[in-house]
Amino acid sequence: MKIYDWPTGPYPARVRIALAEKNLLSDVEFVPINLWKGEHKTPGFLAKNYSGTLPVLELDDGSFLAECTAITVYLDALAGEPTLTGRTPLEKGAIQMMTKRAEIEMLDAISVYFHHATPGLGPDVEVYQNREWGLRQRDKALRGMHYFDAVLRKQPFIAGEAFSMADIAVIGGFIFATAVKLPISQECEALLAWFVRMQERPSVRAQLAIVPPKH
Ligand code: GTS
Repeated sequence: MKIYDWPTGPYPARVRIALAEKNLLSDVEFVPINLWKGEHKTPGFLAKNYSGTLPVLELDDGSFLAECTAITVYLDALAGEPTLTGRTPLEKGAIQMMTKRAEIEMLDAISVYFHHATPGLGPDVEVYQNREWGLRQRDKALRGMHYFDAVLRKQPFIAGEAFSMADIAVIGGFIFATAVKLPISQECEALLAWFVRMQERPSVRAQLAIVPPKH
C-alpha cells in the first residue's frame, strides 16, 4: 500500500495513528506531497483524488481510497485489535456519528479558518479566501471543543466506552488547533484530561513527536 501524505498534517495524522494502532505502518510506503507547493492540486494528483486533499491510500491493484474515515474503515477491516470502528451495530453507528461530528464541529471548521482567515498555504494555493467565513468557522470550532468537553464529562471516550476512530478524529482537531494557535479553553477540563490520556498511546505520542518539515 502507498499513502500520499504530508507527515505533520492533521488529516494525514489520523491515518498514521490508525496505521500505528493496527500495527500496519511497516506495510505502507509513504509518498510525500508538498501542500505548500500545491502539489495536491496538480492534474496528476487530482486523478488520484478528485477532492485534491491528503491523505490518499493507493492499493497494490492501483485503486485509490481518499477520506480519512473511509481509509480508516478499510484499515480496520484488514487487521485485528484494537477495533477502531466498533463491534456492535450501535457502536459502529455511534463511532460514525461522532467521527462526522468531530469533522463538522472541530476539524473541518479549523481547516476552513486556516484556509480562509489566515494566509493558509500561501497565495499560489489559496486562490479564493473569505475571511468572514473563516472567522465564523473558528468560532464554531471553539464551540465544538465545549461540546466534546461535555461529551467527555459523561463517558471516557468520544464515542462511548472504548477508544475509536472518533477519538482519532478529535486528536486531528487538537493537532490542527495547535498548528494554527487556536487555544483550547482551560474550562474544557474533561477534554484536556482526555487529551493527556490519549498521549499515553504510543500511536498518538509518535505522531505528536514529528517535527514540522520546512517548506
Ligand atoms: N475530508 C478530507 C479527509 O477526511 O481526508 C479532508 C482532507 C484534508 O483537508 N486534508 C488536508 C489537505 O489536503 C491535509 S492537512 O491540512 O491535514 O495536511 N489540505 C489541503 C487543501 O488545500 O485543502
